[in-house]
Amino acid sequence: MSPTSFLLSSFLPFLLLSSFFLIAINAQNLIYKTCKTSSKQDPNVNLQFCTTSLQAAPASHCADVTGLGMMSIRLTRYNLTDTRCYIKQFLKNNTTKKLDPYVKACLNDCFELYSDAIPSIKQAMKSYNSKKYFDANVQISSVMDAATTCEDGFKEKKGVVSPLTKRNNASFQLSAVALSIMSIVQSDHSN
Ligand SMILES: *[C@@H]1O[C@H](CO)[C@@H](O)[C@H](O)[C@H]1NC(C)=O
Ligand SMILES: *[C@@H]1O[C@H](CO)[C@@H](O)[C@H](O)[C@H]1NC(C)=O
Ligand SMILES: *[C@@H]1O[C@H](CO)[C@@H](O)[C@H](O)[C@H]1NC(C)=O
Ligand SMILES: CC(=O)N[C@H]1CO[C@H](CO)[C@@H](O)[C@@H]1O
Repeated sequence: MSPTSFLLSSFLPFLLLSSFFLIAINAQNLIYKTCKTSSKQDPNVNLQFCTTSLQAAPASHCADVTGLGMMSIRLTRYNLTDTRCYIKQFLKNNTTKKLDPYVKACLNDCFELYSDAIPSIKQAMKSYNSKKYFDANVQISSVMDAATTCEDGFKEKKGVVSPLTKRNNASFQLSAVALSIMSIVQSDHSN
């Protein structure tokens, strides 16, 4: 083996490996950096929740900030769809007798709210893709309102516990992350 090829064969894997690490570290940094900025500028955004959610999203380690914004909207959409399905099953699994009529009424309201929120978040994805940030903002904000309104319904009667607290909170948090990343994207574009 010539000295040059020896150098190459021992160095190349090292170079490749270290560049992969650098890319990986950079990607983690972008998610962290983005969530850090988001949580600073928006008290609704929890740093831990933001990083965990985005890190778990497929291909998020390859995304730029604009991509992370889209992923947060998509995550919100999955959450909404899943919660709507959960409410439907919850109402179906518990016979009328087992369920407090007040809770049942709340769940029906929540089902309506989530049913309306799904087309809104789909619209938000289109708006975001075509850089209509104002429209996307209105649409995502309406999703946040839906989660809050659903949760508040249960609070109006004493002794009633919302079976949807965690889910409403996740929808609210994810929407907040989406709104916040969108404002970073907008300020990046105006620079
Ligand atoms: C909602 O999103 C959060 C954060 O991504 C995730 O941890 C949770 O499992 C999701 N819940 C549902 C019901 O999809
Ligand atoms: C409702 O019951 C079905 C089967 O009996 C079960 O698969 C499903 O998880 C239940 N739904 C909820 C919301 O627990
Ligand atoms: C909502 O989620 C955030 C982030 O995970 C958490 O800090 C907060 O305590 C949760 N709030 C409720 C009411 O569950
Ligand atoms: C009030 C009540 O009975 N709630 C039950 C409805 O059904 C789900 C599972 O389908 C249970 O987890 C709830 O406790």
